[in-house]
Amino acid sequence: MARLIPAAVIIAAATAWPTAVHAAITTYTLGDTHYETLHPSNEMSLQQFFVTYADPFARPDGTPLDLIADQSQIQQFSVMDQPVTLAMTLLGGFAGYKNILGVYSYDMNLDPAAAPLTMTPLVTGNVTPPGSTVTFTIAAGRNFGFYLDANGGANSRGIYYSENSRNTDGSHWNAATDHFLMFNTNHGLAISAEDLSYQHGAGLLGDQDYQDMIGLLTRVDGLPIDLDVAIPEAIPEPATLLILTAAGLMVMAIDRRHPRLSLP
Ligand SMILES: [Ca+2]
Ligand SMILES: [Ca+2]
Repeated sequence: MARLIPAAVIIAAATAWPTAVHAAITTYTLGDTHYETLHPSNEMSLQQFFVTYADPFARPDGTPLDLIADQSQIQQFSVMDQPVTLAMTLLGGFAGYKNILGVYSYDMNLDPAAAPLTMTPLVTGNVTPPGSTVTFTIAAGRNFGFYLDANGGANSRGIYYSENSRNTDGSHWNAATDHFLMFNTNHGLAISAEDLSYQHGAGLLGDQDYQDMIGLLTRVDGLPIDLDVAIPEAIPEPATLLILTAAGLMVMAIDRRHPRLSLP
């Protein structure tokens, strides 16, 4: 009987099939090509932290991380077609401040310089126990990045953003201020932040050791952060099919012969 179905109905039926959509995160460097120097620390250096971690940090392929060459230059992320849930794990940090590490987002269709920012604190240094994980969801159509509120709260010493253009501490001298470094690793995207402002005399962000807050960003679905992976979308409800197609009733009849797909 199937071969007697008119061609027009077969086309309509295709509309009802599961369609591949992209729950994708796109990463942007925003033109950043500058590799920051990591200066020695009075405490544990970022390099020491990574190599002495219980399951040492390495590149995704297991070879040693190079904290200069492997700076990803990522400043900003975009969530495209579906909301994405992410997890931020506080790995550690070496700072006197109670630094707040948070995520900010804004409508990707607005001018980034003018778009209102939604600021969501995630973890606080010297308060949140290292190893703690916080999950958060970014809606489709939003850009997002990370911020560090240095000694956040009433005694804040300044807020720094992963998008360098939002950082004002070096702007007077036209200095690029990378307060965040991000590394693709065997555990996910490692994020490390510097909580001190740009000092014109030294040309550095304070001690510039980038180990004041160290976090790990992963996707709760287990996919790499910026892998463009198509996953099936649920079959539209019959009510939706009636709107989508003129041959709605026949599409519904065809649809019933196929099991619904469920999302993972
Ligand atoms: Ca950079
Ligand atoms: Ca520092």
